[in-house]
Amino acid sequence: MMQLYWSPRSRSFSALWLMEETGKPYDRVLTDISTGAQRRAEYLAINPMGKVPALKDGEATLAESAAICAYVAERCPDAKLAPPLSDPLRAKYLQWLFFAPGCIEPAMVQIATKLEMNPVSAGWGDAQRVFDVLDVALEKGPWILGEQFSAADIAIGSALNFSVRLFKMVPSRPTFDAYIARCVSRPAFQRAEKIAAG
Ligand SMILES: N[C@@H](CCC(=O)N[C@@H](CS)C(=O)NCC(=O)O)C(=O)O
Repeated sequence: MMQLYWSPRSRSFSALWLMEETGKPYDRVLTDISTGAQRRAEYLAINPMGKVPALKDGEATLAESAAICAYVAERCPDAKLAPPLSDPLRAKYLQWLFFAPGCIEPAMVQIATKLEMNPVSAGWGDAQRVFDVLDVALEKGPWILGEQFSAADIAIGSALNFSVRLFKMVPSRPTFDAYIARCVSRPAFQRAEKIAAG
């Protein structure tokens, strides 16, 4: 059985949502970052960054929320969280899965810190561009790939839930609000939210 190392009220939320979407049993290993548990040697052996979430699957261990999304989607094919290799949608699935940590996350930090960067040099351009692009991509819906819900929605939906709905760091837009509402309406999201509250 997979073991998810998690902490309440943290970025572990996306991994909790992911595991709940699989419908498969998993062990939750509380690694409470408010107690410094993430800096213990046993945990650093799993994630030397000392950050949650992380996942253990037999001999395999990994960290980084989007990587965990990709890994679990492959390991639980019945949950249909990733288009198969032969499906042309696979390309956009990977693009949006990587867009969450590669563009949304730094755009959120840029807004929070008011950091000025040259948008040609910054890999995410700038926050305005990131959220404009996302707005267009989510307009048709219901999910980032259209009709098919995928692990990319878990990565993007968690980031928007955090930055728009919960912390209001990123200005809300009708497209984002509607998309977040669709995410929130999923039973797996609601179970994860209860768990993540601690
Ligand atoms: N890039 C990581 C970021 C994870 C992360 O920042 N986790 C924070 C909690 S939200 C953490 O573990 N902080 C504890 C620390 O840095 O000591 C991911 O996407 O999973």
